[in-house]
Amino acid sequence: MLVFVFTALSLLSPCLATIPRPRGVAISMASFYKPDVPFQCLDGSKQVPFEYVNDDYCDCPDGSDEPGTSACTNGKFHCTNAGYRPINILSSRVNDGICDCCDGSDEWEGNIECVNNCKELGRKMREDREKQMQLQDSGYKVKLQYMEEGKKRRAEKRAEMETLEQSKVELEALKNEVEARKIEVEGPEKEAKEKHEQAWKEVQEAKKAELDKIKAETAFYEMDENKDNRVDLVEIKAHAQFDVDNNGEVCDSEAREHLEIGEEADHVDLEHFMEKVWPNIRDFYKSPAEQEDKGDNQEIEPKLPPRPGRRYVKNKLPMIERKKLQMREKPEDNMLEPPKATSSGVPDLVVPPTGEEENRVGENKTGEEEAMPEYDDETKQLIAVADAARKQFTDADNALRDAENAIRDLQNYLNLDYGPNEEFSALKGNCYEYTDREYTYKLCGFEKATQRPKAGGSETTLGNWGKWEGTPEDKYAAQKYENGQSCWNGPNRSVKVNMKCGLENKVTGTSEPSRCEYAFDFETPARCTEPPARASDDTHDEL
Ligand code: MAN
Repeated sequence: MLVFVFTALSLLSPCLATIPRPRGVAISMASFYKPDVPFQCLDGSKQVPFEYVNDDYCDCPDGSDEPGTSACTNGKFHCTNAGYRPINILSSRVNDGICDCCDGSDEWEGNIECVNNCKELGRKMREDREKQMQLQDSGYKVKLQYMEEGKKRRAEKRAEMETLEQSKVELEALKNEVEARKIEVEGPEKEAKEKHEQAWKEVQEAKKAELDKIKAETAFYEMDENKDNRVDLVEIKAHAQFDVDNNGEVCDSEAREHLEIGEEADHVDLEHFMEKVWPNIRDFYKSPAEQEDKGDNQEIEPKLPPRPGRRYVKNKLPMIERKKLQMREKPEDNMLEPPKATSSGVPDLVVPPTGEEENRVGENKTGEEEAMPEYDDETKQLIAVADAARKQFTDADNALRDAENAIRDLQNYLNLDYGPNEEFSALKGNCYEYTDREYTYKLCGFEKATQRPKAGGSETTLGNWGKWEGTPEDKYAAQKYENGQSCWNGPNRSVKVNMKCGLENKVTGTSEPSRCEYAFDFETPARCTEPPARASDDTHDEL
C-alpha cells in the first residue's frame, strides 16, 4: 500500500524526485530509509543503525542495507534513469566497470565514464510506442470490418442452413416418390424385355440346333465314304481322331465305342449316328477339310489302308468346294455325291452352310453372336417410360446428395471458432505463403499448412487445422495445425502459428524449433486490440 502511495505521488509530483534518499534506492522506497531512525531490514529480520546503510558491509540477510554498493550478493541497485525507464539491477553490477543504467548511476566510483543516454532511449521508446499505437489503431479498424463481415457470414450461413434443411426434407419426399414410380414402371419394362429376350434366345437355340443337325449330317456323310448311307466300322477306323490310346491306329474297340455299337453290329445308320454318336464326338470331330487346314492329313493319310472307293484327291479340297463339286457332278460319276432325300428324311441339307447361311443361323461374319433385334414398339414405349422415371430418380437423388453435401460444408463452417467476434473468419478459405532459404511454406486458414522445397519436389502436409492453442488468458494467440505427414523416425508433423497484430494477413517467419515441429509467425488485423486512450506520458520515469 505504502509503495503504491509513493509511486502514485511520484507520478503526480515531479518535486518528489528531489527527496533525499540513499544511493540505489527508488523514490518509492525512500521512506524506508530515514536518516534519523535505525534502519529496519526490508524483510523485517533486524534493525541496524542508519549509518550501516551503504557502508559497504552487508548486514541484512535480504541485502536491503546496501542498495548502492556491491557488498550484498543478493542486493538490488535502483537506476533512476530519468527520461527513460527506471530499472533494478543486481548489486554485483555496481561499479563493475560496465554501464548498466542509462544514466550511468551504477558506476559512481568513476572507474569508467558512462554517457547518460536515457533521454535518447526515452525518445526512441516513445516513438516505438507511438508506432505500436498507430498499428493497433489501424489494425483495429480492419478488425472491426472483419468482425462485421464474420458475423454477417455466420448469419448468412445459418440462414442458408435452415433453407437447405427444409429443402432436404422436401427432396427426401420427392426422392421417395420418384423411386416408387421408378419401381412401378420398371416391373412391366423388365417383363417385356425378358419376354423379348427369351423369344430371341429360343430363336438362337433353334438356329444352333439346326446348325448342329447340319454339322452332324455333314459329318455322317463325310464319314460314309462308300456312300451306302451307313457309317461302317472300317470307315470310322479311317479317322485318326478316334485313336483314343494314340497308338497309331483306330482299333475295333475304339471304333465300336465311338459308334456306340456292340460286337454283333458293324455299322450305324444316320438316325443312330445323330442320336448316339454325334453327341459324343461333336466337340472334337474335325471334318477332312479342317484336318487338312492343320496339316493333319499329311500325318493321317499315309497310315490309311488303301481301300476301294476312297478318293483322297477330292478330300484334299476345302469342304465347301468339295460340296459344290458334289452338287455339279453326276451321281454316277461321283462316289461322294450326297444322296437325295430318302425315306429316313435326309434332306438336301448336307451342304454345309456358306458364309451367308452361317449368318442366318446366329453368327455374323466375324463369328460373333448375332445382335438381338430391336424391341417391339410396345416394349420400347415401356423402356422410354422407365428411362424417364430413372432419370427423375437420379436427378432427385443427386439434388438430395448436393443438399446434404452443402449442409455438411455449412456445418463444418459453423462448427469452427472464428474468435469472440468472428474476426478470424477472414482467414478461412485464404492461403498465405512464405519462402525461406529452402522451402515455400503455405498456411491455408483453418485448413492446413504445407511445405514445398524451393528446388522443386512434392508438397508435404505439415498439419491440418486442429485447435486454438494460445495461453489460458489469451486463447487466440496461437493456432495449432496437427497430424501432418509423418516424419521419418519421428512424430507426425505439426505447426504452431503464433499470431500477432499486423496491418495485413501474412506469414512473417517460419522455423522448425524441433524436428518436424514447425512454428509460423503470422500477422493479422484480427489480433489488434482497441488502443487505450493515449496518456500524454506514461513512461513512469522518475523525472
Ligand atoms: C523434410 C522436411 C524437413 C524435415 C525433414 C525430416 O526434409 O519436412 O522440414 O525436418 O523432412 O526428415
